[in-house]
Amino acid sequence: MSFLSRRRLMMAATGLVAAAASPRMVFAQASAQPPAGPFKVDPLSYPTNALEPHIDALTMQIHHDKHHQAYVNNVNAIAKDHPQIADKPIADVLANLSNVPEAVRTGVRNNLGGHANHTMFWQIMGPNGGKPEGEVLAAIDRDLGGMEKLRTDFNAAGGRVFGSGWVFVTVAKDGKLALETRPNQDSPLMDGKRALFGNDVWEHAYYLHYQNRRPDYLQAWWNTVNWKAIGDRYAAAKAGTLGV
Ligand code: MN3
Repeated sequence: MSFLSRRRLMMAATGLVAAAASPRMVFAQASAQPPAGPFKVDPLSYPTNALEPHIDALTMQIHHDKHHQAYVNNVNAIAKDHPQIADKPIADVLANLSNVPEAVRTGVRNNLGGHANHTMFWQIMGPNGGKPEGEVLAAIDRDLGGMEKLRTDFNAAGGRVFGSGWVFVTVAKDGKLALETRPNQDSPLMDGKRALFGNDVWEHAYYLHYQNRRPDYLQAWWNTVNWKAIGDRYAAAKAGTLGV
């Protein structure tokens, strides 16, 4: 690894890339407590080592406490001058980015998008995740060719994401599933859809343990999936009550 890429990785790991990009963030990172704001990172519902050996505790800790927190700090900083972005549900704001003032539109897209994606991500993982069953399994069989084909296609799509992004199974209002990828922190919410579940293929999600072996991470990640949570999300999506 070159010095530059090593330095960049270290900066990314400590959230300093975000800090360097935004003068406000220097203050936010320096204080012990993140600034108060309308958006918050929910605590994990399981310990950071609960997904080992598939995802290591340090990756979980940095990813949740630093990376996700940085997106939230950034969007809270925007909300100080543009409080209207917190007046509506997150899904509504992201589905109508053209209504966000142009000066902060990219910031909202990246940081509120990142907040929504990570909120979903922590929720659909966990220890003892069980197996797909019931309605969600029937939908996977119907729309995605069954679990084995889904796993193969999902991992291939995640492997093809160039640079940083996500691979999702999206769910439409009628319950139909689709496999989709998005760059950066774009979210299916931006197209008025919902993510049933998704995997983060940014290097920060796997690099400490897997380095350049993204395919190995994609494969191992399935061991962390919480199918009970995904079943609940599927029911909520069909009922129109799934937030992010
Ligand atoms: Mn991430």
